[in-house]
Amino acid sequence: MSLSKIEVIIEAEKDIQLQQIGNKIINNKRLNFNEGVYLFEKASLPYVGALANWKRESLHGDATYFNKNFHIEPTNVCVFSCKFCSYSKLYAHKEEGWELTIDQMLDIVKSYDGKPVTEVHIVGGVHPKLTLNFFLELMRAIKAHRPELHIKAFTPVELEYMFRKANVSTEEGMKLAHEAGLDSLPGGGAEIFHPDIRTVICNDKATADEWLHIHKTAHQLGMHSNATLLYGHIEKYEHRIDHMERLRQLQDETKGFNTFIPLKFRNKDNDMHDVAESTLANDLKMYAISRLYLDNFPHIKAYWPMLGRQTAQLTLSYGVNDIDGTIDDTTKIYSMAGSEEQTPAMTTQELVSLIKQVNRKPIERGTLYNVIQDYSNYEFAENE
Ligand code: V47
Ligand code: SF4
Repeated sequence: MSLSKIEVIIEAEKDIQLQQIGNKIINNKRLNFNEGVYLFEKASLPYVGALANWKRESLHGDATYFNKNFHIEPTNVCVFSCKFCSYSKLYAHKEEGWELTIDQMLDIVKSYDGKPVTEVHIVGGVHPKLTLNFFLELMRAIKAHRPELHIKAFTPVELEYMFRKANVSTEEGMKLAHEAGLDSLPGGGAEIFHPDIRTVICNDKATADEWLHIHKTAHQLGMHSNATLLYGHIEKYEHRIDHMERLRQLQDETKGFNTFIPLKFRNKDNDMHDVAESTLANDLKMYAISRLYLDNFPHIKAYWPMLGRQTAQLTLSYGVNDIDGTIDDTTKIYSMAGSEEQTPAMTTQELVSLIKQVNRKPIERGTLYNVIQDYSNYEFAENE
């Protein structure tokens, strides 16, 4: 019997350990911690790329998902002081900060009336005066106005602070949030779980255990969530794998994660401006190894406003099967950190052609990956 393309690639690999890792992957066997680190240290980009692409195609074929969403950032004032953050303003520097009222945020939601968005992503700084009740009221107001709009909101960093101030347990707080309209959690606030790095780059906010506990509680209430990893700064490969290992263990327990999103550290205008950013080759390797290590995560997402659209397009051959959404320019968190896209907006037509240019199949999804529209043979109207 002739060998398949991936078997030929594995057989041609000279490093026996890398060959064994390749064979494990194509036999659907789980990689261990040392194998994950070994891939970062020793594997060539074409080798991990081929394995990740094989895995991606065996799970999803050419399907590449995106959604139609918009962002609301309630405030950029934050009580915490993460060193990589270019966005937050301390409460003491109020003149540079903003905070939106419920009516202002509802006006943003209303500005999408009649437009085919399916999700609102709400995330921002941790303002000392914005309470759990304020955010419960916000979600109730959004649901009263547009019940079918999926609310993906708040990182465990925001939630932990709200719950602590309101004197409620994580379980009570999450239940209240869910009842008020919270549908799922975005992946933010995870950064790097390992304390050797976390205590250096974001010492004062929710710990790894708190982050994981809040997601676990959400999963137990039937909600789904995403997870991120902030890579390419002072962490070592061991810390990346440790981070993914903790996520993989929780996912084994709950199956509540949908998507993993590696976030490339950007160094503009923050306290880590002297830390060099990772190279394109390293970015692609990060995506590929995420796909291989996180064998129980269905989706790996490239967040194009951060990476730039051309790099995001390349990641589609390195394990990625989701390219986020057609967000508009209300998102400030990345443009301030020096992301590739200063005003991140991409029309559906642009996003679809980005995906088609690399021979993938563009599919609009809901937040929970229900198919809304297959754009493979879609003809856009002139004004679309
Ligand atoms: O947790 C902050 C990151 C995250 C910088 O779940 C930075 O669908 C790079 O998590 N360089 C928040 N990253 C955003 C987030 C997210 C984005 C898109 C989609 C989803 C999703 C989640 O932004 C923070 C932090 O890791 N961040 N500053 C920086 N200088
Ligand atoms: Fe605050 Fe989030 Fe910035 Fe940290 S990353 S300072 S928690 S806004």
